[in-house]
Amino acid sequence: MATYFISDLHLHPQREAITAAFFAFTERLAAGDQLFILGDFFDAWLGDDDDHPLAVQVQAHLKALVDRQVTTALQVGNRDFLLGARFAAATGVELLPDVLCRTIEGHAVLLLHGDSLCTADTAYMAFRQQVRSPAWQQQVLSLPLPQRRQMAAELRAKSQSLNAMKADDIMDVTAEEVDRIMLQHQVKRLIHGHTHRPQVHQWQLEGETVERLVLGDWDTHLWYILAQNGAFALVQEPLPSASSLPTASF
Ligand code: LP5
Ligand code: MN
Repeated sequence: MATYFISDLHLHPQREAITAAFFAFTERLAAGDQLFILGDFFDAWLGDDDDHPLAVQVQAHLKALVDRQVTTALQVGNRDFLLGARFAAATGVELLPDVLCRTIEGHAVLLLHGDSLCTADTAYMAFRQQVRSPAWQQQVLSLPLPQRRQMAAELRAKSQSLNAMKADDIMDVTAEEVDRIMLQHQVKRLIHGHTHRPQVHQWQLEGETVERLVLGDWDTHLWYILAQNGAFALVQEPLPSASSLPTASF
């Protein structure tokens, strides 16, 4: 049995190759395996009532995956934080809390999307607090879908222009926050995505060697962490060539 971790696929109607690569990727998962999706699975999720063909097709695929006994669980990211109960019911995917400690291959592992670790990015932290509040979400979800789509496009544009002005290290995790949360949860291993800076970091924390595995975003390559036989490995693979993939069209 194997456990796979992925994040930051940023599924989008104009990124058909990524959706197709995800569908192909799931073929390697067998009954009894586990899949953890650690946020930003969708490039933008406007609400579970979205009936866009991409949303419909991906949910059907997840349901088929769960139906063949692949335990699938998801943490939301800063792009798909509106994923909710209706999505979970339609797919059978378990929606996980933002911070989760799970025992995998006999090791306690802390799982996060990763955005909450970027505490130096105070503008983003304030934004996050706002969009994660139930009151804001309830208000936004009551708006018609075209209006939400427009809002999401404006937020993306604003985020892009602000990010271009932010120092590089501000958009990475804050080392002190990583140490703090690992000590709080008494774990030696942390897995997250969000920063698009795939790497395995090891350092000493209170006399112990600890490890932070950072997933990469799916673009020219796909990234995953495979936990099997007691070991964790960060893996990069080229995106399968279009000709070898089943078509996904939206
Ligand atoms: O996303 P990414 O990686 O480019 O940047 C993130 C942070 N930005 C965000 C914002 C999202 O990109 C917005 C898109 C959300 C789509 C789905 C929303 C669906 C619901 C909405 C409508 C129904 O998360 C960015 C971080 C970066 O990661 C690295 O960590 O720096 O943070 C920001 O850009 C936040 C800004 O610094 C501050 C926010 C300003 C908001 C201004 C509001 C303008 C009003 C627009 C009209 C609605
Ligand atoms: Mn993210």
